Amino acid sequence: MFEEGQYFAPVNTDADGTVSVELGENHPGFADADYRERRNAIAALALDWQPGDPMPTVAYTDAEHEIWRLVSAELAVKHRDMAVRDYLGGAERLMLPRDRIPQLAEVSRALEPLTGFSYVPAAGLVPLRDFYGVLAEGKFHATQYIRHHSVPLYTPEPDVIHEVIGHANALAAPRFAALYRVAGEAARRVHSEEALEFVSRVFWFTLEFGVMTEADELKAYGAGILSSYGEIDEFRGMTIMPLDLGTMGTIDYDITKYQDKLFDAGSMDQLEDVVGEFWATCDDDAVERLKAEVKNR
Ligand code: NLE
Ligand code: FE2
Repeated sequence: MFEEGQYFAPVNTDADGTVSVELGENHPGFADADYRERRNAIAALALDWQPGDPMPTVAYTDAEHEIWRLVSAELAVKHRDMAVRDYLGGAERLMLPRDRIPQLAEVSRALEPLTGFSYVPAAGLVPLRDFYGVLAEGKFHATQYIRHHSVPLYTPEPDVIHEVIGHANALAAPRFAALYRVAGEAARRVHSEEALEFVSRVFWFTLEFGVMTEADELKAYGAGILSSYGEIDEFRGMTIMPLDLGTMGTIDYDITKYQDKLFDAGSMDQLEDVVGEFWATCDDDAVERLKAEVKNR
């Protein structure tokens, strides 16, 4: 349904300023002219945006709100059993609307007093250094389009459902928000591309796809699991490994499928002690040491 390796559709701007989002031929919206047009228009809003401007407002259609309603309802039920406590606490404080897609500006207004986080618009893939770096300032890059209606249960591409239901509920929880911030500090502290890649892989296996044990049950805290009502039903059956920085920072993953290797942080305390501490202090040498240690195993 999606091409392997395709995660963010490339966004092109031609000489006369026309923006086009390149959906692969296996993308569920590939043959849907209206959807393609919509993706182009929403990407153009983000490209026009300058720091200091108000967040772009998207006039969502009823059909788009309907996708949000469907996915929100499915996820709300599943989160009760499958999401970690801190995430549920964040969701309770943030109180996202279930009946319509909220604007990123309004989600930012609700988040800021809670943890200081706010959104900045992204047209598509944001270079790693910027995406992670601005987390240190409490800024989170988010797309504003919504997944294609034909496959609501899962998309490999981050859409507004993933950015808001997956990430904002976590960003509304102080302990998670602090982890996002130190991930940003780590991205700013490391110099080499290799070390940045390592930091971003650790982010992938924790804040995107992390799981942890609570009262003997495996729960999810990663935004990628918590925004997909397809994947959330499957994560407990995947290969669950103990939290290990060297492994997380070096193994490959396929972004186009349900993640089959997950890391159990054990507890919130352990996530903070191991991953939070790593991000808060790591530099290029620390990353090199971890990589060398993995090679010598
Ligand atoms: N698979 C997630 C979802 O369907 O919401 C998005 C993951 C983006 C990294
Ligand atoms: Fe994400």
